[in-house]
Amino acid sequence: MTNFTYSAAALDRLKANDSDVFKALMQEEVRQSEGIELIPSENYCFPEVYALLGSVFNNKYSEGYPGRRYYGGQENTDIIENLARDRAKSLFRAEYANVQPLGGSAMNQAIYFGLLQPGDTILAMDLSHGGHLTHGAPVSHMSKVFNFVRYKSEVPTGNIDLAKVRALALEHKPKMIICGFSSYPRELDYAGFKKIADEVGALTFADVSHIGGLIAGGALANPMDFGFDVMSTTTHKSLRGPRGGMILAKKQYGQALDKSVFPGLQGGPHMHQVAAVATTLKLAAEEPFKKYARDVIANAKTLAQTLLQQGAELVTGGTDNHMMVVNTINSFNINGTVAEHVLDAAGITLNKQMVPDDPNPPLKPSGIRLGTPAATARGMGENEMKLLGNIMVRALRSHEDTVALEKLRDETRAICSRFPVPGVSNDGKSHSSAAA
Ligand code: DSN
Repeated sequence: MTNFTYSAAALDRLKANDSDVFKALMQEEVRQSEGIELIPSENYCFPEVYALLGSVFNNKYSEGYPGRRYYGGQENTDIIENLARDRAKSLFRAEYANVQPLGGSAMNQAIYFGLLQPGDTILAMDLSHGGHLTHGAPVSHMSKVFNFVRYKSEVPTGNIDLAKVRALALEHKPKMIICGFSSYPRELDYAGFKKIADEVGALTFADVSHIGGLIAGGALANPMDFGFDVMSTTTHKSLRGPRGGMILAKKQYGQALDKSVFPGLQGGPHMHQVAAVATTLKLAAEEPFKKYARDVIANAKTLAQTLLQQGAELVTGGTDNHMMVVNTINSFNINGTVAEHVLDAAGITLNKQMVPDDPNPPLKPSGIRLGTPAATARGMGENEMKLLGNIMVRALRSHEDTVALEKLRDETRAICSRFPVPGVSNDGKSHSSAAA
């Protein structure tokens, strides 16, 4: 049996031949292990994913689809892509799957170009209310190609008033209605969106990138069960796979979507990524992942409760999923950028975030966004969420006291040392330690 690309010898070569990159890799392993990752879109992938991303599948060009490729030598790539597509269809109860999109932006662009014509109107959620750049934010290229109209959530409850969405739909007659978000902590009314779309003859598209793993694990509702036409998810967030994107849809859109991904938008798919997606989907269908998905949400609710009890103001007042948005100006009198830096100093990584109708600019917004997928992947539970919530609040209240922040960093480090990062040090050794 051969095993030549992903052995300790490969790391030895890296160390010998590029010590600068090797050193940065070692430092990043330490950073990820010693601090706590609360950026809700990040996670620690399944350890199997590292093996496949560092495998010989990286070397293969596979333009086309299984059974009809443009290059030879596809007997193994066909196996993995067929497995990935079949597993995706089964896990998300979809008739069609495409696992080739290189990432979230590519998957969404492929959907727009595959199912719409330039100039068509799309109804999507406003960015500051939780929507995503790729849902037609004015700075995105897609906003120049398609006519995006935006709906908002209600402030301060965060509810999406479907009567207002319907009024916008009746006024603008969109060809597609998108529901999905990158910073919205509540569950969506998929049946309600579908009813409006049917009334105006629009396609329904759910971008579940943030919650794909929670849907796969059965902890949140699946838009495909409500008759949605198309759904997209990135594969590296709550799903714990490699970086990448995936499209699921009704069978009738399959041909157009396949053509839109390749050759419309992309050339050769990244087959090491596709292989890792295949394995991710197998693991995500198993019982431990169902528990993981439930635990992510339980942890988020506990963390939200801890912050609320300490006087923090949460956008929408809480969470139904894995994430929360804190208004740091109202809660601690500091903007999200300062809060992000202060918490970094305390060993807690999260990101600054606009709040609905934020009066402040994106680089100095009024809040922060945080979530629990990565902490839960380390095995942390409700006790750790309470401890981390308390460290956060103490750090934000003593944001000018560097000595206090250093002490809080030690507290964070002590918690993290009890929960190794999967695949990096859960055997007591670093993933790369053979060469260190
Ligand atoms: N960057 C991702 C997020 O943080 O939500 C989405 O693209």
